[in-house]
Amino acid sequence: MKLRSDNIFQKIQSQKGQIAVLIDPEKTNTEYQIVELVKKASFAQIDFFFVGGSTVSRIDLEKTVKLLKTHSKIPVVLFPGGSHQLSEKADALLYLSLVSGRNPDFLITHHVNSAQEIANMNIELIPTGYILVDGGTKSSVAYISQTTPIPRSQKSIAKNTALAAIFQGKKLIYFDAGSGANEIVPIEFVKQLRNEMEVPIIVGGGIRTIHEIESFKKSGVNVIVIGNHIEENIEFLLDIQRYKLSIS
Ligand code: 1GP
Repeated sequence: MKLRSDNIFQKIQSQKGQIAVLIDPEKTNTEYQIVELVKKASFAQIDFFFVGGSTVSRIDLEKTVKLLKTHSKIPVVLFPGGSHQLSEKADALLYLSLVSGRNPDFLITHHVNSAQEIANMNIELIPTGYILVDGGTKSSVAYISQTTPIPRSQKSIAKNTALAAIFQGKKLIYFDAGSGANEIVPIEFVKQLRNEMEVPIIVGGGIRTIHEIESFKKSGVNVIVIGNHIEENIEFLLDIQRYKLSIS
């Protein structure tokens, strides 16, 4: 097994309000698309690219990661939808356990199936408690994993799920309302976990405004993930650039 650094984890931990652009390689995998995205994301001083999706093939994933590493210096972090979504060219792998669900496949089976391959790879692993929250629409993760997201009214369940994941050794918590969610993760879910402990937090799903980014930053979120909204309107990166400038 090769030695791995924890540079990406340290970067995630180091600051609140960082931005990740989520790329779905099923939709974004040509050189032209990647070059355009990299140009605008670099100008906006985006902190990370996350790459993955519920039904992405290994070929598309590897192609997208390779293009990102060729054209950009922004760290590339895998956000896999399954055990085949691996690429040694990425800087880190969010090693997800879907702790809000009760499907053993997404708690241990995918991990066992990919363990030897990961052991042979030189990639930073970040054990992550992945918590799916009801975003007002049935998400692809909920459908594919056949799990039930945490209801928005269940603050205590959300907090206790996150705490249990940390006690089991997860190094960060990812609250996700699901891709294209109608409603973002309740700020209260973040605040109550923040009140309990200083664990790195990632939030994503349905984020479309600078105001939402700012609210998550204020409540102590380390990384705010935006996928759909940038896919639909790449100019939103200009708003992020102006926002970043205004707070620097
Ligand atoms: C989904 O957290 C991500 O898993 C991002 O969601 O595509 O809605 O921004 P969006």
